[in-house]
Amino acid sequence: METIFTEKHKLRNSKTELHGGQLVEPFERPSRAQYIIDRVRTVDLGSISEPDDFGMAPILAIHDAGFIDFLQVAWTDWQAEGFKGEAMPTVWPARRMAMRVPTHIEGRLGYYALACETTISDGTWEAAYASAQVALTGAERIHNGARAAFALCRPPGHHAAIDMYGGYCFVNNAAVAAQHLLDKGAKRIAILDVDFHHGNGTQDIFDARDDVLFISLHGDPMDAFPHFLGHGDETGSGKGDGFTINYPLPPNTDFATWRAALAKALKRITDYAPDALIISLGVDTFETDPISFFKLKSDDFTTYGADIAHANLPTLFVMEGGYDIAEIGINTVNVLQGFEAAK
Ligand code: 5XA
Ligand code: ZN
Repeated sequence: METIFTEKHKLRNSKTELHGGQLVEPFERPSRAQYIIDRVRTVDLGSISEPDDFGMAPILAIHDAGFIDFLQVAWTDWQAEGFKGEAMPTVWPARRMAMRVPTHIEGRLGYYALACETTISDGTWEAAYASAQVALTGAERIHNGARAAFALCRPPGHHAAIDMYGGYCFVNNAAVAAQHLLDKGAKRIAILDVDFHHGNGTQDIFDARDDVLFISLHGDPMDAFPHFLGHGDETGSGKGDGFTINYPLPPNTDFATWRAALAKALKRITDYAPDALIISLGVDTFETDPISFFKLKSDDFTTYGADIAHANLPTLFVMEGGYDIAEIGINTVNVLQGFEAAK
């Protein structure tokens, strides 16, 4: 399987995350991608390619133009105010307040953020842009007939909504890739999100559409980030009704329970008969992930990679989360090897 990867991910190197009331070193850090690419090389998964540049149009096909403008200037505008730390919101348009984009950077951060753990720092936009190009290049490979490809995206994307960032995500890489495949002639795309966290951004983007089936297996939002989306009764709206499916799962969910939900998801996907399948691949379902509560073991990732292969669809894997960094390469590549072995 070909991997698409760029060292530009290192441009996203923020120093602070608000976690447990403290500013800590971010869980989402450059070494994550390094461990994954090292493992891709160690097992000789396949060729490793630089992304092509598809420009801004595919990003703007998914995201609000004002939001993307904001991402590009946020760090500069924050610094211009003389602030010393990294850019983070402190105030939001909460219930019964005005949904108007403020002028001051403090207000714009709150308007466009869905969470405040994710700071914006020098290079954030450039890395997010490059990460989207990695996903687009993977999508292009699928369009050109590849059976599978691995887009080693960093920063991740599945929390990024039409006009919101947070949860370490800025541009929704999987959504950009899905739209690219549709624009190239695909009629239906399925996105299966197996990250521990609900893909609220992807759900938001495709909520009212029937040309993208979105299915997510995740920690129940009553107990897990992002807390305010991902319930089982969210099924899509308008003509998208029935094309969003959520499987919220409780603390300590083991592989047998998780895999039973995966089987239901894969059955719905094969019934949908998409032209391609995009996997939002987060390995924070691992038993020792520091910010999650599922109990998958390393071998389970191999097993479910094979389950996904049995859907027999052109498949693009798009990297999302995973924070047990010492094991992230093994767990991620186990999915890809499981998929390859089952072909
Ligand atoms: O998939 N999303 C993540 O891994 C980020 C979770 C952020 C929690 N504050
Ligand atoms: Zn996650």
